[in-house]
This record gives sequence, C-alpha cells and structure tokens, in this order.
Amino acid sequence: MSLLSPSRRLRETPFSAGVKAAGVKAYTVYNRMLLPTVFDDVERDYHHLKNHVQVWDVSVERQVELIGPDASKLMQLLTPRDLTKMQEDQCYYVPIVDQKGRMLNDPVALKHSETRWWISIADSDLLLWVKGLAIGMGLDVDVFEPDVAPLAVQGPRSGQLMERIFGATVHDIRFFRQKRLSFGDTSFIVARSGYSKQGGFEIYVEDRRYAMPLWNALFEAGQDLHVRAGCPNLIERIESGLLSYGNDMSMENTPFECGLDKFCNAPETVDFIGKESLRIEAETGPSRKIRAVAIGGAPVSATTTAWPLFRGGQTVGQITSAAWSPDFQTNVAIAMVESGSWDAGTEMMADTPEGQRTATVQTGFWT
Ligand code: THG
Repeated sequence: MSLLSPSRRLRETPFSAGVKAAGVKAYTVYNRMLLPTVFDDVERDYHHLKNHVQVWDVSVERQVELIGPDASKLMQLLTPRDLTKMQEDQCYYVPIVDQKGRMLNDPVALKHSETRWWISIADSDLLLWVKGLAIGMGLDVDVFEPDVAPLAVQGPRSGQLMERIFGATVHDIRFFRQKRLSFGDTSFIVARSGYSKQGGFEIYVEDRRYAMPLWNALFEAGQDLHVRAGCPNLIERIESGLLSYGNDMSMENTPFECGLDKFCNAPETVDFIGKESLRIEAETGPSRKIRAVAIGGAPVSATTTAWPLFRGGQTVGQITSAAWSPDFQTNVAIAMVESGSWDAGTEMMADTPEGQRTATVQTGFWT
C-alpha cells in the first residue's frame, strides 16, 4: 500500500504534530481521521506497552454529543444496555443496534447529566444514525460532534505518570468511572478506561488548543518512566479480546454473536431499538459466536480479508483478526465460529495467506 494523499476529508488530529515528531511509522483511517498503528515496530510497541507507559492519540474516538431534555431518552433508545442505574460519573461500554438487532457500533457512553451525554464511537458513522433518530422521533435534543479529542495513557506505569499531571486523586477513579480534573487554566474529564488491558486512563481533551500542551506535559513528566508515544496495539488487543468494529464484527452481527450478552440487560419496561429482534434471539440463541482461537505454526500476516475456517470439509467460521504473540509463542486470533464448532478444544483448519494452518478454539482470551 502506498502513502495516503492528504486532504481535508482525511482529518489530522490536535496531537498530529506530537505524533509525527515521535516518529509514527504507519497510520490507519478511523472515522475519517488518522490513527497511528506503529511507532517502533508492532512487537517492540507491544513489549513497551506491557512494561512501561504510553501516550496514545486516540482522537479518532469521536464524540457524539446529545444535549437537551430528551438526551437520556434518546441514549436509552440507542442501546439494549440498561442505563436506568447509570451514575453521572460512569462510562458504559454499550452495543448500539438497529431495528433488527444488528451491531451499528460498540462505543463507550459517558453520562454528564440527565440532559447531556457523549458517545465515544468506534469506526462507523453513528452521528448520522443518532441525528436521524432524534429528528424522526421528534425528540428535543441536539446531536453533534464536539471539539473533543481523547488522549489515552496506557500501561502499568500510567497511574504514576497521571499523578504527576493531575495529582494523587487520579488513583481514586475506579474502572469505567470519570472525574473532571484541572490542567492549567482548564479542566478535562479523565476516565479510567482505554483500549488495552494494561491499565490506564483516557483524557477527553476539550478545545484543541490544549492538546499539544497536555501532550508535552506528559512527555516531560514521564521521561524517567520511559514514556513513549504509542497506539492501540494489534497483538495486545487480540490477546485481551478487545473487539474491533469493522474487523471482528459488522452490521451483519448481533451483540449475542459478539459475546456482548451482558451488555444487553435492559428490563422489559425499557424501550430501545431492536428490542423485539433481540428478545427472539435471546430465546433461540445465536448461531455463531466470537471465540479466541490459536493458529499453529510460524507468524501469520495481517488479516486484510477474513480467513475461512474449515472442519471436515465444511466452512464453520472465519478468522477476523490475527497476530503473532511473543509472550504466548503462538498466533493469537479472534474468530466468528458456528455453533457445533465453538467449544473449547475444537480443532479447525484456517486458510491463511501462509497456507493451511490448524486453528484451535481456546477457553478464553489470553488475559
Ligand atoms: N475508549 C473510548 N472510546 C472508544 C474506545 C475506547 N471508542 C472506540 C472503541 N474504543 C470502542 N470499542 C470498545 C471496545 C472495548 C472496550 C471499549 C471500547 C472495553 N472493553 C472492556 C472489555 O471488553 O473488557 C471493558 C468493558 C466493560 O466491562 O464495560 O474497554 O477504548 N473512550
């Protein structure tokens, strides 16, 4: 693949100057914005993430803001997850489904108040769905993309680094909770969350003028902690079973297929789009499910298409993401596997670009 031609349609981020100065080697495009994928190389980035602390430009996690008297009603219509008990300092991972119960996005919802929400979206144009719904349902709510750019601080030393910028109060923030903390003459929402299982925080930077000052402050404060620029790491996120919308699931899949059952807990009294379809699927159960799969042999290349999985001459699923894991000394993968083949220990054959390989269903992800 050759270089991406720059234009206004392919958005840079408020941290792009820092990302370039840090020597970014490759990007992907996510929500029509640049997302770094490699700094040193994917394996060295992985070891560094698991041992130290990294600062990630995840501006591509765009916010869809809901503001107005009907904001909470609209938010609940969007997801099968029960929001009735959600506190104003909580963040929820929420499946968003259409009327057939098919996945449209898998964002993190952040509740500011009953009348104001952010939806921190994965890679699909959720803004259009939410705006259309608000208008179609005649709801009293504004829906727009605010000037917010999340910056993630991830890794085992993330608490130490964050304390130096925001104070010891960062340690009081529990998993998927948030707090507004001051920085210079402003303040940011800081959440204990992020797209890795190495621990960490996400800072929702409001007003792009504060982006580089925050970036520089983190790098100055973290020199002795070996802080580096990083990005969501392919190997680590597969080991951790963090799903990627557009890779591991799409509009074809239901949340049950994606293993998101526990986030489909709205009671009968709550109305949301797709309720009837999901009620039916909850009874019958899905016909395929996401599974952790180990692929035998030497390191495989990246999945630019799904790799078919076979068993006894029949297609029984597909591998959607794969990478060589240095820590587990096997190729780790995420697959969508048909019923009858999804039990742990089931052996299949995978058609990879490197030829046929064995693919074994694991009991769970590598965490
Ligand atoms: N943080 C924020 N926005 C995001 C992401 C993020 N938007 C895009 C993308 N990532 C959305 N997808 C995910 C997928 C997984 C998780 C978060 C967002 C995640 N899952 C945990 C897990 O599966 O174990 C925790 C889920 C839970 O228990 O609630 O963190 O990363 N701001």
